Amino acid sequence: MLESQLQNLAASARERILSAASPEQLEAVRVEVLGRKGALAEISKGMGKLTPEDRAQIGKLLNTAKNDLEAALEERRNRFANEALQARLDAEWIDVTLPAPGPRPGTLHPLTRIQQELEDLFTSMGVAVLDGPEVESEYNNFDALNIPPDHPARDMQDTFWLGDGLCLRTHTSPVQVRGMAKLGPPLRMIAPGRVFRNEEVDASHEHTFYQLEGMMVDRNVSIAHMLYFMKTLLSHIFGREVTVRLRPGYFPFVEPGFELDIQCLICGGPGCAVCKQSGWVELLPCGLVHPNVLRQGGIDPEQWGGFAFGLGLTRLVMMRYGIDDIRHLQSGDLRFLRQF
Ligand code: FA5
Repeated sequence: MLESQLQNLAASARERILSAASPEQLEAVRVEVLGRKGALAEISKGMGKLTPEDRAQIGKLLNTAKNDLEAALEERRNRFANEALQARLDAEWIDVTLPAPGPRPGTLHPLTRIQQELEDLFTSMGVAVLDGPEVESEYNNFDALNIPPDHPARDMQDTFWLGDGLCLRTHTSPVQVRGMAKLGPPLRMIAPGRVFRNEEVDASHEHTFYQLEGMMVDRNVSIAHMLYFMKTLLSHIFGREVTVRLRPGYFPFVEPGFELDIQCLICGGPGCAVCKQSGWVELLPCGLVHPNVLRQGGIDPEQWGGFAFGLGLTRLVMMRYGIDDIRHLQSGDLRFLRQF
C-alpha cells in the first residue's frame, strides 16, 4: 500500500519537475515534495508503525525516490541556468568585426569661420591683418582715441578696469592707434578680436564678444571709399543684397560718424528679441577718422585722411546663420556647435 503510494508520488513529482516552466515552479515542487514538511517527510514520519522488514523496504524506496527526485531537480535547474545564460549571451552579443565608430572630427566655430572669411577677403584687397592685446592701456583704449579722462563718452562703454592704467579693451579701436604707429601712412588694416564690456547680458549683448576694426588712411579718402569697403564686406558675407540703413552716430574718434544698421535677419523686420523689437540691428559703426586721432598716431591730418569702422563681428555671425540668441555662441554646447 505505502509502497504504491510512494511510487505514485515519486512518478507524479518527477513529471512535475520535468514540466516545470520556471525556476519558481521548480522550487514550489521541491518544497511540496522534498521539503521539511513535504510529502516524503510525511511518509517517513509514518514509518514508525511498520514492521522492521517493511521499514527497511520502504526506507530503501524512500531514499531511492529522494535521490532520483533531487537528481531530476538538479538537472532541471541546470537547464534553466543554461537557458538564462544563453538568452543573455544572445542579448549582449557584439559583432567584433564591425568597424569602430572612430573619433568625431570637430568643426570650426562659426565665429572663427566668418573671421577667417573676412581676413581672406581683406587680404585679397591688400589690407593688413593686425592683432592687438586684450589687456590694453587706458591710453590706447580711450585717450589716443580722442576720449579724454573726464569725457562722458567713457561711460558709453562699461569698462572692466584692471588697475595700473590697464583695462580689458572695450573695443578693437585701440588697434587703430597701434596700426598707425606700426604701418605709418598710407595704410589699410583690419583687426579682428575679442573685446569685453561690463554690461548686462541678453539675447543680443554679451560681456565678451568679437569686433573687427577696419581703418584706411590715404590722401583724399572719402565717405564713398568707406561705403564701398563696407558694402563689399556685407555682400561677401551674405552673398546677396541685404537691407541696410545709414544714420548719424556719435563716436569721439570719428567726424562725421555713422551707424550702419542691418535689417534684422532673424525676424525679417517685424521685430524680435535680437533687434529689440525695432527690426534693425546695429552692426557697423563707422566714420572719417578724427584729426586728433591721426595726430596721436603721428600722422599729419593736413596731409592725410582716413575712415574707420568697428564691425560687430558676433552680431554679424548671428545674422549670417540666423542665431537667435548671442549666448549660444560661447555656451560650449555641443548640440549647438555641431550644426556648423
Ligand atoms: C564701438 O565699439 C566703436 N569702437 C566702433 C567704431 C569703430 C566706430 C571705428 C567708428 C569707427 P559700439 O560700442 O557701437 O562701437 O560697438 C560696435 C558694435 O559692436 C555694435 O554695433 C554691435 O554690433 C557690437 N556690440 C556692441 N556691444 C555689444 C555687446 N554687448 N554684445 C555683442 N555685440 C556688441
